[in-house]
Amino acid sequence: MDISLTDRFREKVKNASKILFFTGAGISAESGIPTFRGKDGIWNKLKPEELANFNAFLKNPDMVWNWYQHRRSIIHESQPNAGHIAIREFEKVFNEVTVVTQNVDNLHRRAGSKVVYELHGNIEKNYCIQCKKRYDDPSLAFIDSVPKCSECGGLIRPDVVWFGEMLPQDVFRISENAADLCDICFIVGTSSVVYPAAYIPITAKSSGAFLVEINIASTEISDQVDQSYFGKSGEILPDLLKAIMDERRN
Ligand code: BJW
Ligand code: ZN
Repeated sequence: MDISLTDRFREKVKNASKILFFTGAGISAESGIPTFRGKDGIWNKLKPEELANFNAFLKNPDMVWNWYQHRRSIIHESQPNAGHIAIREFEKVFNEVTVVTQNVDNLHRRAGSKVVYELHGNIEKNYCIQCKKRYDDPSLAFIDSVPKCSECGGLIRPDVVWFGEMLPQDVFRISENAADLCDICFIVGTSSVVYPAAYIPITAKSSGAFLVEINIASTEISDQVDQSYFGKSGEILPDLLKAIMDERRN
């Protein structure tokens, strides 16, 4: 794909040193991991209020656990795609590259990105709902019914952020700080409807960052960005990286 940069974007690229990627489920779609919303999204078939909240887990722990187990097995089989890899490669071009992701799939880390902040947790990790003891051994993911804590007998839940729950405050604060300081913020594969995560690009913009959106469709944030690229992130990001490298060399 022919990627062209506007004059303003080119200017930003030349002078930028701090880059932030704000990513969502769309970046992992080409790895075979379903998104949440949209035509093929999982919320089309399954209701978030019956699965992605604490009360649903208390009401039917095995069902919720099994749903996560099913998703873990998909993630386990998947590999980072060209989009994740391109984001890692941006580290060769800019001094500071921060990835703030809403994804729980660990694919940015598996792709080798060095600074990754997970706003909604990590599906490979777990903790006890009573005593908060951590259970990060991935083999737990393959147990059929919800496991119980060895210390207190409490139910063990996936370490993800459900609706109505606070995001990990330290992770959110450090992400907001990175958004405040970045020169360019790339918004990749997210519908930008879930808060407070969706404040990240808004914070970046209000601190003067240039916003670039990469998505197959327009989103809630499209009218606020400086530049949009419509297409698959696994196709756009490698070409965009190339165009940016050329610009930095000149
Ligand atoms: C491609 C592509 C390709 C496809 N290439 N692109 C009103 C205002 C503000 C807040 C609220 C509000 N009403 C309710 C709230 C609160 C709620 C919220 O935001 N709800 C909105 C949905 C309305 N937020 C919360 O509850 C949060 N907590 C909170 O607010 O706490 C405060 C509080 C606590 C206690 C008391 C009082 C207050 C927590 C939110 C947690 C979200 N959790 C989930 C599940 C995580 C666990 C799991 O994985 O199971 O996180 S929901 C789900 O949505 C998941 C995602 O991280 C998140 C965002 O979705 P994302 O990544 O954007 O995916 P999609 O599917 O929406 O979009 C995919 C995009 O990719 C699309 O745009 C496609 O076009 C694109 N795409 N293929 C490029 N190849
Ligand atoms: Zn416990």
